[in-house]
Amino acid sequence: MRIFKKALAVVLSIMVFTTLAACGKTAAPSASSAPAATSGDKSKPIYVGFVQVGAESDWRMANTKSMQETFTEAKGYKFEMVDAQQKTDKQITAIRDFIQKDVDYIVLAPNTEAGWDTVLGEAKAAGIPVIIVDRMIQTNDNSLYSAWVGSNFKQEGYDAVTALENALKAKGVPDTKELNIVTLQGTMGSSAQLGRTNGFAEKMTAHKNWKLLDKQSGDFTQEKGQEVMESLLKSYPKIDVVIAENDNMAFGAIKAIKAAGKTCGPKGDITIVSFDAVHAAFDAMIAGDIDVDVECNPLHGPRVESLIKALQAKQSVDKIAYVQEGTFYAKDAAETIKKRAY
Ligand code: GYE
Repeated sequence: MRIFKKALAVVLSIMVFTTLAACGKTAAPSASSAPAATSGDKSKPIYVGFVQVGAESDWRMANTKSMQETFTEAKGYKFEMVDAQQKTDKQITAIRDFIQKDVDYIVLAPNTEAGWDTVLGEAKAAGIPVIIVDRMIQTNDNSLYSAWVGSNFKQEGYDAVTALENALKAKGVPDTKELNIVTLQGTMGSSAQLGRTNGFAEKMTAHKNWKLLDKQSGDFTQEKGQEVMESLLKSYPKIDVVIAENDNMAFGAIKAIKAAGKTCGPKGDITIVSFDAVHAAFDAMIAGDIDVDVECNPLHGPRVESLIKALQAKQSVDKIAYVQEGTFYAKDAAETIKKRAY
């Protein structure tokens, strides 16, 4: 289909040339006006259309930067990014737009998991490979994308249970103490939310004394995280643990906790477990506000680039690739922050 489109474009430009010539006018030779960047043509930039989730968090900003710094003109790319403002329908429109523009690759960071088959079917019909990054899609048709790279969000949820166990131990909280937990969830229906919520819920059942009082979405933003925390603090007089499904919601929660006259962090009343481990979260750990942070690595630019390079060279790629991640505790934050890249 794609080859057909390119051939059609060449035929059409020859026809235009012939017509113009017949009228006694000149036109550029068809070869130089033909669409660029067929694979193997090193002189033409590779056109990458990136459909980004939004600008909701520090993680997201680091992710955008990584993509922008990777896909530069100097390295032979034409890079265009759409910020979908956390709206899945805006992402679908952006994909259709990139199909119209006949980009060489569509890179999609899906906001939520469901509902991609139709539009990705359109990209496939147009012969445009799709690389999925960060969050994942739900589909029964794996031919709709060439590869996915991102985090194992369920594993992160499991790791948060271990992180909380260790944070409580460090505080000297007895194993048997009844604990009231609330969760600030990310964007509902996104892989990061689903994996972290479900992973945590699954593993926490090992602790009969851990009670999940409530879970509500703060949409991965600081502002909504703060709002949700304010209302949770009003509804529940005794909260012992906050699980914030990203750092920015944790920052909002810390503000709400302090405004309510309560304390948090390793020396405070409320234990905070967060996800992402962005730079500002290390500052918050050093300041004594966050107990522990489960890492989520946003530096996907070079990973996506190696996939594109392999696909350009017609090499096979791993369909699914997970990034290795760690867990960071407040006591080590001052040391670890020096080595952090984001
Ligand atoms: O944790 C959060 C961001 O999808 C992994 O999205 C990403 C998440 C990240 O808004 O901060």
